[in-house]
Formats: sequence, structure tokens, C-alpha cells
Amino acid sequence: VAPKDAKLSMAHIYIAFSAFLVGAIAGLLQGLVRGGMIELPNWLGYYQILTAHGVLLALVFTTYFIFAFLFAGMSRTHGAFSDRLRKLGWTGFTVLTIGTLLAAILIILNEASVLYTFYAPLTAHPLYYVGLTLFVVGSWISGATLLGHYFGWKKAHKGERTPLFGYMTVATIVLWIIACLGVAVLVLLQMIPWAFGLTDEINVLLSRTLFWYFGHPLVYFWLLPAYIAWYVSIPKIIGGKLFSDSLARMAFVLFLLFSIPVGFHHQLMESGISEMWKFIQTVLTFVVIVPSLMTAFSIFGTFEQTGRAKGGTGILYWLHKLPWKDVRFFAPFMGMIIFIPAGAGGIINASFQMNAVIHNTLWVVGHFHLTVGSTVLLTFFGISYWLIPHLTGRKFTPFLNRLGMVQTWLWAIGMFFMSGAMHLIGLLGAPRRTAYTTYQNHPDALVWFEGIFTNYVTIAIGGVILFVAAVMMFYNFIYMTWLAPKGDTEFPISEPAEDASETPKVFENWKLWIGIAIVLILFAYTIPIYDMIVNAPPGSPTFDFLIK
Ligand code: HAS
Repeated sequence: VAPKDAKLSMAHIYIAFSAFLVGAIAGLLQGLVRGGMIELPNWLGYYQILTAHGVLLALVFTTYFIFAFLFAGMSRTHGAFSDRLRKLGWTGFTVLTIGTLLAAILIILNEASVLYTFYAPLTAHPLYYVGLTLFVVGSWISGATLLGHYFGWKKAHKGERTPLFGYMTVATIVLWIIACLGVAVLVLLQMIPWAFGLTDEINVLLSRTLFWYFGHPLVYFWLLPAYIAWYVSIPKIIGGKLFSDSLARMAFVLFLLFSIPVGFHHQLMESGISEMWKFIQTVLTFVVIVPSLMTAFSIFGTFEQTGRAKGGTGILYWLHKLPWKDVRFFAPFMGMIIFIPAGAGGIINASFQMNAVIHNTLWVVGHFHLTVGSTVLLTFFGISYWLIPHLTGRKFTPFLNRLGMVQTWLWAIGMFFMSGAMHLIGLLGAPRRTAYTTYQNHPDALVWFEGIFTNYVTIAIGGVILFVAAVMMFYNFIYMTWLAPKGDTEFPISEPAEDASETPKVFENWKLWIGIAIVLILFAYTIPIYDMIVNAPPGSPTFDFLIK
């Protein structure tokens, strides 16, 4: 990575890990409050720490880390950014950071305790929405920088296949930009006028729909960079080559097409949306599972090819040959293993009728702690172990490796207790997003939540273990940034396997893929949104001027 680009990337990493530490403290408090082990002081609200926890970890840490990774990876695979583009990258970073600080200050002041899903009817201080707008605009500027670099490379290398890292970056950023359109409309046309008092009422159903139009692809904006590391870096780390370049590109195209027109699977229990449209989006949700299944196949194939090339034999004995003691492989691997039950949980959530059992229960919280909180985060930690020393010109030492292995185990064990208990208690009916969990001490309800594992205390114990792991990770970040001995660390980029077939050119046809994505979105959303506007409750701003 070019030194000037490394600086931009590191600027993102500093903010990512600062947000990570504060978010983890809020998470610890969260677990202890729900476990009944502590009571919050009067000046600190339950929803305030819940919002801080969600926003700092799920939005701030992820977004900054993702941009750090993508900027560094694009510099590594496509050459240094031009000065003009790098300046644009810094502008994006600055706008993103002003938005983040504004939003964070309002959360600290308890003026924006509206949870990370910020849709109506909860309302925050108007400036919070200004902060969110700047956050989105900043991310778009950074996204435009990455796209500019990719297309600049393409122009200079006519007819050549683009590096896989760049291809996947483009898919991720285009997905993000299209997804953010929903949040832009929500914030600019609904939340800001309402919060500033320019309108008296708000169409809640529309606001939730616009949020989830954004909210589901948001989870793939988190997942895809993790997949980039699985496809592009892990094969190199284990000493092998990528199973198939085409399959990898196809998986990313499928994400671009199908991750947006599926937001209704978060609204299956909501009145006001017809069953038919919910069903259609449920079917599309089942399609977006396919690229993850393809990824499972592809990565397992890469593992097997590598294990056998190293002399491994038998049905599974070749697994022996993988570098189990290398945290750069082991942390993401743990994330992959956890994604197997996590993905199965997602399929349960998406199964229309079964959603009625789990919706708004702690099961959902368990689900996203396994997906984003484990699969994605463990992969991001795995990336950190080589990315940060690479950027700071330091060595990936055996000491760091040992720390990383312990950190990974602690994270996985903590998550097993916390998320496992959340899933089970959720099935028993424990609600999410409330500090009041005892059903007014009704004896029958209390019995449900007093099992050895099905217990709020189990969740709290898992949370404490996770907090210890988070503090360790923060120390690892400090070590990699300032304390490790000076030297070189590799930024691993793999090649496709020799016997892989040629990648078809059609994958590079972005106009085609973006066009199909837009058609699918229009198909899945036009009629239901039209219905929401014309059937809006009396008094709410209906935007019917858009229709008349
Ligand atoms: Fe989800 C709710 C459905 C994936 C995150 N999800 C959430 C929320 C979050 C979230 C944050 O349909 C809560 C939102 C809120 O606050 O209300 N989710 C799905 C489905 C998938 C899915 C179908 N979710 C994710 C990912 C997330 C994430 C990824 C974050 C990164 N989710 C739902 C639904 C809800 C929901 C409903 C709403 C629930 C409600 O009612 O509120 C799928 O994408 C999952 C597909 C994944 C797989 C797994 C593939 C396995 C792989 C590992 C391979 C292993 C290897 C190792 C290679 C099918 C790729 C092998 C080696 C060996 C040695 C064995």
C-alpha cells in the first residue's frame, strides 16, 4: 500500500477502534442491566446505551473499518491513488467524521436515544438527522473515490480482467449507494421536516419501509468486505489459490441484484403491507441466500484443494494441513464456522410463518450477534492482524499471534454463551429492546427464564467474557499501531487456481447488473409504496404530490 494511502486508511482505523472500545463498554452495561446485575444511574438511560452500543459498533466501527480495508486493498491491487482522488478520499473521511461526531454528541446528551434503526415514531434532536445525512454523504464521497480509482485502472488497462479485489469493492460500494437512497429519502423528506417541526405528523409505515429498504442491504455492506477477505486474502494465507474467480464474481453480482428488494422480511409482522408483496420479497430473500451457499462451497473447495496440495488425504483428513495456529486464518475461520448456525437462523427468520415466533424477541438479537457480531467482526479482527502492521510498517510477531488466538477463543466462547442463551430465551418469548423482562414477576414467566442456560445471567456472563475479549482486541490494536517491532508484514492477495476456467467478460458489465438491480427494486417496491402513500392515515404527510 502506498504510504500516503496508508495514512488515509489508518485515519479510518483510529476512529474505528475508538468507537469499538466505547461501543463495547455500552454493550457490557447492556448485558449487566438485562442480567439484573446492575442498575443504571439516573443520568444514564437504557435506550441511550442501547443506541450508543448499536450505532458505535454496527454503524461506526463497521463503516470506518470497511473503508480502511477497501482504501488499502485498492491501493495494493490497483496502484497508488492519484493526488486528486486521495484528496477526495480525505474529503469523504472529513464529512463522515463530522457527521459521526455530531450524531455521537447527541447520543451522549440523550437527545437521540432512538436506537440504531432510527425510524419513526421515535424522534431525535433534528441535528441528529443532519449528522446522519453527513455520514451518508461522506460515505458516498469515499465510495466515489474508490469507484474513480477502479474505473481509472480499467481505462488504463483496456481489455484486461480487473483485479478481484477491485471488482468486489465496486459491487460493495454500488450496493451501498443504492441502499442509501432509501435512507436519504427517509431522512430528508420525512425525519428532518418532522423533527424541525415543519410537519406535524409522519407516515410511520413508510418510514419503516424506507429504513428497511436500506437496512437489509446494510447487513451485506458489512458482510461483503468480510467475503472479500475470504476470497482474496485467506487462500494466500493458507498457502493456496482461489478455487474459482468466476464463481466469486458471480456471488457478488447476485448480492448486488438480490440484497435490496427484500426489506419486507423485517416487516413480515407489520400491518399495512399486503401478504402478496411480503411473500414476493420472502421468495427474493431465499434467492439472496444462494450467493452465501456458493461462498461456502467455494471457500471449502479452496481449503480442500490447498489441503490436498500440501499432501493431505482422506475425506476430511486434509483439514489437518491448514494453518490452525495462524490467527490470520483462524479468526476468520471461526467466523465461517459460526456463520453456519447464524445463516440457518437467518433462514428461519426469513421463513414467513416462523418469523411470527421470533420477531421482536431476543432471538433476533442472538442472530445478529452471530452474523455481524461474530462472522463479520472475527473476520475484521483477522484482517487487522495483517492490515494494521502492514500500514504502520511493523511486524506480525508470534506474540501478537498468541494474543490474537486467545482473543479469538474468548470472543467465540463469550458469544456462545451470550448469543446461544439469547436464541433460546427468545424462543421462550423474551422481548428485545426492553429493560423490563420479568413480565411483572409473573411466576410462570419467571420459571421460563430460570434454566441453567435459558437465563439472563448466562447472557450477562457471555457479555462479560466478550468485553474482556474486546479490551484485548483494543490492546492488540495499540500493539500493532505503536508497540510491535518495526518491519514488514505482507498484505496477502491470492491468485485464482491454475485449472480455473476463464472468467466471462459479462461480469464486468456494470450497466447490465445495475440495470437489473433497479428493475428488481422497482418491481418489489413500487406498488407497496404507492399503497402506503395513498392509504396513509389522515393527517400524515402523504407525498401524494408525487403521484398526482
Ligand atoms: Fe439477518 C434480522 C434474515 C444474514 C444481520 N439480521 C437481522 C438483524 C440484523 C441482521 C442486524 O428474514 C436485526 C435487524 C433489527 O435490528 O431488527 N439474515 C437473514 C437471512 C440471512 C441473514 C436470510 N443477517 C444476515 C447477515 C447479517 C445479518 C449476514 C449481518 C452481517 N435477518 C433475517 C431476517 C431478519 C433478520 C428475516 C428479521 C427478523 C425479525 O423479524 O426482526 C442470510 O443472508 C443468511 C445466509 C447464510 C448462510 C450461511 C452460509 C455459510 C457460510 C460459512 C461457510 C463455512 C466454511 C467453513 C467455508 C446460508 C458462507 C467450512 C469448514 C469446515 C471445516 C466445515
